[in-house]
Amino acid sequence: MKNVVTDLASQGGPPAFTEKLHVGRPNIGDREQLMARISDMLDRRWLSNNGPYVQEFEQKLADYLGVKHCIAMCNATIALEIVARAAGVTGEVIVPSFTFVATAHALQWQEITPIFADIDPNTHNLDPEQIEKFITPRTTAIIGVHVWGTPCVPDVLEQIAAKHNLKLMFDAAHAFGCSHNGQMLGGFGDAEVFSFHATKFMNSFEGGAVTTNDDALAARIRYMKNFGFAGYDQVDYVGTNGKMTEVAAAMGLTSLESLDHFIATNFENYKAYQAGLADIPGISMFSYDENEKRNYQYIVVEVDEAQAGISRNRLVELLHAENILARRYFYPGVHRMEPYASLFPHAGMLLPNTQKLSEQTMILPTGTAVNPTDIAQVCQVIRFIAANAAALSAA
Ligand code: T4K
Repeated sequence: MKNVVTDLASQGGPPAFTEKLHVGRPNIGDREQLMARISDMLDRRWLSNNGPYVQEFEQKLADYLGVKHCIAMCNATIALEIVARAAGVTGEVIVPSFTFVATAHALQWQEITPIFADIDPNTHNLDPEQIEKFITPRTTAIIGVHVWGTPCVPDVLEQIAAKHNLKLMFDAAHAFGCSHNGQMLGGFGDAEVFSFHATKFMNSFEGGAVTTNDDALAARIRYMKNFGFAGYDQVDYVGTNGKMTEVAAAMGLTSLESLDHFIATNFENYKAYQAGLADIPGISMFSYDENEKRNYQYIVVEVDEAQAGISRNRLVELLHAENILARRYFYPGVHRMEPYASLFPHAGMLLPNTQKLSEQTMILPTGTAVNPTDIAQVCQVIRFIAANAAALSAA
């Protein structure tokens, strides 16, 4: 990084943080409860392979989401791979490029081609009107991503999928605890996939889960995540190892017990950021639909350089120098990462909204590791930078 101003305070600005403030700091539930579970697990000497914690976790998730089947997995990426395979997906699948790279990699990994469709700049989700433009005879599925936990219009996508006889899956990695028209996400399309990675507001260290109301699909997914075993020594499918461990399920169960607290904290933080960042020209926050259930786990800020007088990249650079480790999301967009950039060198021409957002969006720290005083200070720093944009932008 060149020419970074490392000390706004010396220019009359707020003080820098003495310790780094990260995006993605894990939420930790009740430690004693977690340790007690781990101790029981060790006493039982049952550490993996569909153990009692995994079964309890699956049941509690299914109950919470109101869905028939929940299959816990080692992470959401493997879960996406298995779901696509179990659903018989081949050829081409329509996905957004404005997502984490795992959405596309889960397909490309098994030689299924992700085809990137553009997003709606207001929802940051796949634009249903764009999807149909990309359907070809090779298309077998759509994977919608509920970006930031905002539903990727599941009812509209269900109609499009039905009309074209396509499978429909959702990457719900961001969307645990979120609803659409009052119904929890998890039961839409053929299947949905959640992530419980450490950086997600509800974590199982690493982990994921597939939810579905389709009995036959659920059975295939269960076999495939366990090497294809359909019985003690009977293998019916090609399979892989997607199993969740007992220690991960112990953490998942413990996180689930603190879910309301995590969401309430995220909501308070969201409100504090809204207040702190109000009325800064060119700086706007992505807003959540408060009439639906949301987990508020991402504080998403768009920087309009023309109005703010400073680019998103420069702002992130300056924030880093103050120990505020804001992140560019989803930069540069999956279509500009390999192998997709080489496979589809002109994809960007069809993805104007994706490209624009990937150059304007940043994520700020939230979760239980951040307190209202931190947030007030982060907002002061951003306000100071914006007020002095001309000088700082050029520095
Ligand atoms: N689909 C979507 C839409 C996703 O967002 C993701 C995952 C997936 C699918 C795949 O789910 P999984 O297979 O992971 O279950 C992170 C996560 O690794 C990834 O899970 C997540 N999305 C993605 C958005 O973020 P990185 O490469 O940005 O992680 P990293 O190491 O840079 O850490 C991010 C921040 O979190 C840093 O500021 C450090 C902090 N952190 C991280 C960890 C792991 C901590 O403070 N403590 C920790 O333990 O990918």
